[in-house]
Amino acid sequence: MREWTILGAGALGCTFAALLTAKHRPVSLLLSERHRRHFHPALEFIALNERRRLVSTHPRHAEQATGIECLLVMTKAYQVLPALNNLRGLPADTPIILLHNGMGVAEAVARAFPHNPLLAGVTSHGALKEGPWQVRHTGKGETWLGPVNDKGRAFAHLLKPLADALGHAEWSEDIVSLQHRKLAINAVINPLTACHHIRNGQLHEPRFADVLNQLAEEVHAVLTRLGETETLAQFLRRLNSVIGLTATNYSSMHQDLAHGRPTEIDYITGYVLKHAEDLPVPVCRQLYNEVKKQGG
Ligand code: KPL
Repeated sequence: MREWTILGAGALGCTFAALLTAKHRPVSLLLSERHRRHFHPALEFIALNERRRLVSTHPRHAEQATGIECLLVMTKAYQVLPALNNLRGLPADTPIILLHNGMGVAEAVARAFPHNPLLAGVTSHGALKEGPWQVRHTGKGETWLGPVNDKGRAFAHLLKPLADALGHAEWSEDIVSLQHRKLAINAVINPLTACHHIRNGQLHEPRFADVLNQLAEEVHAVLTRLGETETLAQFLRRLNSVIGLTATNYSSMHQDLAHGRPTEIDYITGYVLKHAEDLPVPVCRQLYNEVKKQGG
């Protein structure tokens, strides 16, 4: 049975580790320098039904990259390349699966690892770190994977163990389109909630109605330019539904900014700005500058 190595021991990475382990899949966690210093042999996982379980973390270090059979990358977008570049001994036939927020990283990974099967994915599971090695699964979601390069196409069989563990996992030959759909949601909710220091649900307060609509229109126009066919009305429905479903959450960008960590703004709003070309995107640009000014 293939071992899953998860790079990125954040809330979602640990949740995937716990869910795969519960289905008796071999899992190891590839530890960063920081996690290595504060390493704990087990993490406490709080499931959706509130049951607590200790999950053995099976650490793996960058120097042990030669043994990696399947690499699931769940770091922040800006950490992906530096972390992968540390894995000098990664075998050329090991599939790399990118499952981070934002876009624009896969192209660089494809250049840096031209021989590896490369896949990308999106997931809508929710998770929260409640302590350094304590993670709460806050919402069950969907997970989609698809190929980034031709070699990635041969790895659709990875869905089965993922679907068993996560409850849902599906294959898409057009994973970029699904990434665009997620990016569009993040490009509206994340910078607005981060700049205004609010929970996602507060975006439904009347004072945010204008800015929310204008930003949604800008983001939608850019994604239409990129070939996406969702109408503005459909996008607004989907956006408002995510805001409602995650009303009590602080977005990941809000959390990053509040904790003084770098944000994924370059891979979310930055990606939209980069592809806007001559389209007017004043709200997007203003929020990008504001997040940068606040340290993100
Ligand atoms: O993905 C998210 C994030 O915070 O990054 C949303 C959907 C906005 C939920 O908070």
